[in-house]
Amino acid sequence: MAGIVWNDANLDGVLDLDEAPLAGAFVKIVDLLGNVIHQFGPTGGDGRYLFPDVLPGDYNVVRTNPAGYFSTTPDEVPITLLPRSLALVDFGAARLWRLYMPFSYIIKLQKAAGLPDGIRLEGTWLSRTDHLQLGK
Ligand SMILES: [Ca+2]
Repeated sequence: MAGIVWNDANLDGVLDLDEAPLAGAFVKIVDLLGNVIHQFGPTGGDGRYLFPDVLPGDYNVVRTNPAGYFSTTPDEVPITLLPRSLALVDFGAARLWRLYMPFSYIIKLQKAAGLPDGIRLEGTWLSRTDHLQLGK
């Protein structure tokens, strides 16, 4: 049971050739009753995790990102491990960012939108996750 946690810079959930491994993530294997069977972490500079001796059976592989990252692939992946087989599960994550829209820019938008001067909007933060949610 092995895999890699990587920095999914273009947020597409696919490990692309130009994307780097991600250090600082944790991965665990949980049985169907919710018991943690194995834990790995934090990942090193190669982003890889490895569970060399997991008994055959049904499990969930669960990942936790380092602080400041959000997931671009599911955090929990069900697997059925067969005897003498290797299961590979990779996890994508990307850095959270926030964009500050300053008050002066809000005023410009307000004028452009034809809102009266008496109404004042506050500067606001937009986060990458807001953007993703709006895009859905
Ligand atoms: Ca990608």
